[in-house]
Amino acid sequence: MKPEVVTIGLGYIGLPTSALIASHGTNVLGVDINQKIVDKINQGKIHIVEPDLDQIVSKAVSNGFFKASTAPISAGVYLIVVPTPFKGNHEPDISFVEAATKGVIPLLKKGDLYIIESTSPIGTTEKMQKLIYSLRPELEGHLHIAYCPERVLPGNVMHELVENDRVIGGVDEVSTQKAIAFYAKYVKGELHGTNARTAEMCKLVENSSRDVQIAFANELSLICDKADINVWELINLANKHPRVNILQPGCGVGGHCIAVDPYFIVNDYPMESKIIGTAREVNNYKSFWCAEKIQNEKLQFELKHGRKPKTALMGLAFKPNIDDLRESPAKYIAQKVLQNSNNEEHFIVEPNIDSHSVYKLTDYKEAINKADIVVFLVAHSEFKTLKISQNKNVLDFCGILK
Ligand code: SAJ
Repeated sequence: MKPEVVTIGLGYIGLPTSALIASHGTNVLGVDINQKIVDKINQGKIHIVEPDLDQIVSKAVSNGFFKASTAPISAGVYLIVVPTPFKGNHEPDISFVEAATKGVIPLLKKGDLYIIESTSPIGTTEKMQKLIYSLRPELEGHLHIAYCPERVLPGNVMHELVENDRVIGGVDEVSTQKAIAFYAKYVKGELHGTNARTAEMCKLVENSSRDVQIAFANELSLICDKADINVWELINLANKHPRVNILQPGCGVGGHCIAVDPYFIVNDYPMESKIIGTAREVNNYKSFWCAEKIQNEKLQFELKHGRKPKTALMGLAFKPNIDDLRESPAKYIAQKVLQNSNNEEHFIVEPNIDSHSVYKLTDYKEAINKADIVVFLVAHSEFKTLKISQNKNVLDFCGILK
């Protein structure tokens, strides 16, 4: 197969994006360093859980439009869709973007389009532009280089990839237009052109904005706990105001985007990003606070009943109705509670996964029946229909009983 598009990175965004492009009859070569992932995809199977993705991948592979490999080959368009984690001190780590770029540099030719989709600190696209031209000076001015972040919500990726508006920022106007023309073939949402730095910042700002708003809700939950006010009722009432829309408090903020991206701004602009930095602290503190509350509830139970309680920890995923445990505050809380445990019995519940390498999972109904203390960490749909008997002590951190 001679690919028109090469995507580097076949994860939560790279794989659906590759499959979407291939489903339009464009030859796509997806590249990943993990041989197992590559083999799986070439069998028409997928390694992540995402509704509808399996069918689209299987069809694109069997039609011959989508192939996976551990190494890129020459194409006209290169999409960089690799992770950008942060290092120990919250400093962004763009080494995967750099490595992916170095992998395609020898293949580049005049007129090619190179696009970064990975969430990146401001200036990354220009940095990669410099890197490319330092190694291939003869191409200077003859490549189209742009940044275009994804904004899809895990669990609804195939729909949002097509329908969401996109922000597309080139290193120059021609690059922006070339990238817009590329996405226009696959995306129905509006395509908004800008420069690379603004597009990079836009992605970081979208997720920081959500983080700040959730921090506000979490801060209210801490105040309401002390003030003896039901925070869920309070937010519901405040949201009746036509211009107020407060989000929901929870057991912290998790996932690989919202709990990560704000640090990309804070790290580069620490003096200017006070609210963004504080929101991160508030949301992290909320998980710690939940773990302390559970500990306290267990001690109170023991004092009152003269025996150790059985505790059900309901949910491990980073948000409702998914199986993704990455950067999950619920998992962090479960870890902390188990670490502090003094041989009491705990039931760990996560209805969206069958088994876990560290935790022994218990069926959610069984856990509720057997537990003295029920702690709702994640608002999974299953939990909302449960009948909980009066004699249970319930800690509801995610609004199951609201
Ligand atoms: N959360 C709350 N309260 C709320 C909403 C969310 O505590 O009211 C928590 C969730 O439980 C979870 C965390 O926030 O722990 C993040 O969940 P999310 O549903 O807000 O977002 P993600 O991480 O699944 O996806 C986000 C989305 N960004 C925005 O909504 C601005 C998505 O559109 C991005 O594409 C994605 O990050 C990404 O890849 O950057």
